[in-house]
Amino acid sequence: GLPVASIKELSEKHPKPSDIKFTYGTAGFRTLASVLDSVLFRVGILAGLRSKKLDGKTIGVMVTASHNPEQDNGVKLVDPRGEMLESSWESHATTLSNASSTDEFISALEAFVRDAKIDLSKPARVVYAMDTRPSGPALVSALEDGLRAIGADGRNAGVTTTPILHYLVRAINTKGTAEAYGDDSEDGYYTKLTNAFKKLVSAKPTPSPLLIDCANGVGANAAKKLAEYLGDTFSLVLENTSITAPGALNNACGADFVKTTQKLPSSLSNIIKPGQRGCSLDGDADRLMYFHLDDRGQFRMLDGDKIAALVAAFIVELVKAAGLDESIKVGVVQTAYANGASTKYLAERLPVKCVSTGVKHLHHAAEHYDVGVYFEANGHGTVLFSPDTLAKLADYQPSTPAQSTAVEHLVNLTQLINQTVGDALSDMLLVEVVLAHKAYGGLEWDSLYVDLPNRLVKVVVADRHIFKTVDAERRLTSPVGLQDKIDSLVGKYEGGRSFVRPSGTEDVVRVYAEAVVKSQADELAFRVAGLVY
Ligand code: NG1
Ligand code: ZN
Repeated sequence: GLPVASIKELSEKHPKPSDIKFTYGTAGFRTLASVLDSVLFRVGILAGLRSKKLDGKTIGVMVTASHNPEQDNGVKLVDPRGEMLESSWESHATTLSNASSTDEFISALEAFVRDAKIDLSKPARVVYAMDTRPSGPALVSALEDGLRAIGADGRNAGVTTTPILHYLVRAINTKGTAEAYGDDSEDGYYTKLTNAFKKLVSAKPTPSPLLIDCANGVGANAAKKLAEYLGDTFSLVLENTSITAPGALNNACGADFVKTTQKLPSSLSNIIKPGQRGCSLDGDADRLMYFHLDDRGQFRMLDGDKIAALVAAFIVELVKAAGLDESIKVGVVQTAYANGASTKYLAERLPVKCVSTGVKHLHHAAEHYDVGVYFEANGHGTVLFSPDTLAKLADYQPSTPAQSTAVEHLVNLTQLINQTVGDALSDMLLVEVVLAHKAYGGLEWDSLYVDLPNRLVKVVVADRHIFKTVDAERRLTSPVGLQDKIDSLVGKYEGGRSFVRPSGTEDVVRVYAEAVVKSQADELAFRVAGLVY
């Protein structure tokens, strides 16, 4: 049975605040750090149980609140192949986190162990990490109490990025197998990525230095190490690296700031030069936004949709050049937030699917292609190569030197890309590879298509749960009648598109609108918001 005495004793040190209802949402648990202590303790136990359920495979736990303000924190679980926690366990996490007392928590655990048929005699292994938030160490120690309570073997991966933690989970669980993902260390991660990068650009001119806005977060540490491994193959200029300055994290900088304000962080305005390209990471380095200053010094944002367009078109070309276009099908997955112009550009070249917001939806849809490219407009995304495709690439006998080079590039891409989850640093190297191969600067990349003007607004409502959507969140079924009103408004705007959905991470409803003219996109967004309010 459960080690009830040890759980009881440690649980008393981590009481649940009485007035709070926690939810394991699309980004795990995420809220003010000051109320999360009991959640971390209980997540430690849950991670141990998840490992036992999966026969002792290593489970990951990441303590981060990503792009949120510094006073927030959060926690999410990572399944053995480095992917997000299986969704059926999300509700168990929610239930356990809300048990009001130690006794209630233990009863809930007992019921869960019984219903989920967890064999408690199995070993439990968990690897965990945190970002640079000041609240991290105390929350990690609550997590460690949870691991201790359930008798799990914990490995502390320290302060690192979310994608590195995902990499470690997969590397640990595939160690010594035919699918070995890489050495299960940070060194293994940097070596894998940079070796692949060096091979991919070896015949190309050295790219011009890239400016990186590290959001004053953990990405600063990681980008610094990456730069060391890259040596003189590619130079990175790191900015916003103040990881210990109070309040600096994600403040007026970082990928989310760039995407939501569509502006250059002012901390970079005296640094970036006309013609130069740069990029912003978010607080846990799993999102990436590019930008460049055109020759007139005008800021141009290159978001996740532009990355998807660049990368997907490149992979399609390589597959064709390799002579594999009959047997390897490349597809793209987007959400409703993808700019309509990107969808049009992509759909002219390859299959495109639209799914609900949330990485797990994109990831799962991308798994249905031989090569699945997925990116959210906000810069979170990656490319997945199916096991069959990996085998095809490994076994393929090219019949010309050109085919042979293209296959080699594809194989190196499978090493360069962190296929477990969106990874700002891996994605950045990927973008740089494509730019080098196409001999593109920011301007040429930006010109692939012209973004439709758009506007995203948040609306605070009494109860966002009354908003129900269908069709990958593009249409509302509830409140009844609202969709018809939205449709008739949208019809009045040239190139108009708008949709409304409840956020999965904040207590708001989001309204998105697009139109051919910026002022019209703004007006449409605000008029639809007026209907929602
Ligand atoms: P919500 O709050 O459900 O809109 C936000 C992002 C998602 C995704 C999640 C997880 C937007 C409009 N929404 O979701 O794309 O990244 O956070 O972090 O950017
Ligand atoms: Zn993030």
